[in-house]
Amino acid sequence: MKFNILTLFPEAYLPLQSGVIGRAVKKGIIALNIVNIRDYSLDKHKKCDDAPYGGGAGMVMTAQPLTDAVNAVDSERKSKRIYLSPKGTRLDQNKVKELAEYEELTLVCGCYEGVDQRFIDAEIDEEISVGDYILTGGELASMIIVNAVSRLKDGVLGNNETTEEESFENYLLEYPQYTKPRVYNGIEVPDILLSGNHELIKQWRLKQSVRLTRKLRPDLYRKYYKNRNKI
Ligand code: 4GY
Repeated sequence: MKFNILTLFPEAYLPLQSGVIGRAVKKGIIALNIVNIRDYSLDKHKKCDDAPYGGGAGMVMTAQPLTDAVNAVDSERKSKRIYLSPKGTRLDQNKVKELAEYEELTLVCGCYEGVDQRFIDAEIDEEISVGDYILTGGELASMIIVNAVSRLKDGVLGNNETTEEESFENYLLEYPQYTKPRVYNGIEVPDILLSGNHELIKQWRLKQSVRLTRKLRPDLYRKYYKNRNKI
């Protein structure tokens, strides 16, 4: 799967070079094409922003470099083109799964006060938000998408890290985990986890998940309850 990332700050993507995602790139499961929008500016000073029409604070990214950059990396318009912005559809695990089905995603990162609306209207397929807060640019949001989507691809996670039984797969939060030592700070690991009875452990974990979800995320719990027959 290929990710084109359009940004004015390509140096912000160092975190994708290490860890699970860095390994996925080296294995050839995903490809990252990080493109500097500034390279496409036709301005003699490579300017990519200007003052907003109508006045107001800050600068707006101009349409020309963005349009030329997106059409250079995706000339046949075969990728899904996403603009990261707080106005977009909220990202959740269902959306992540949907995005993982595409062969190629183009993620466009805005900064300053945003980008010229004419670029969005002409070139973008979908606006996505990673949450109800304002970042200084779309870069962190795009890395969240690359990270969450990549880990669903075959071979990215190890055998011990499957995605099938995890949180949100079934609208439930994860049950609490414990590891050695058996007693830490005077607190013991729940007995049931040492029993070796896998059926009882499974039941206990589901009960913990349901309890936690009802208490901490009543919104998720309602979805779990509605879908409980399908799970
Ligand atoms: N939240 N989800 C987000 C964001 C920064 C001004 C437009 C978000 O996706 N992106 O906060 N982005 C803004 C900064 C221009 C993007």
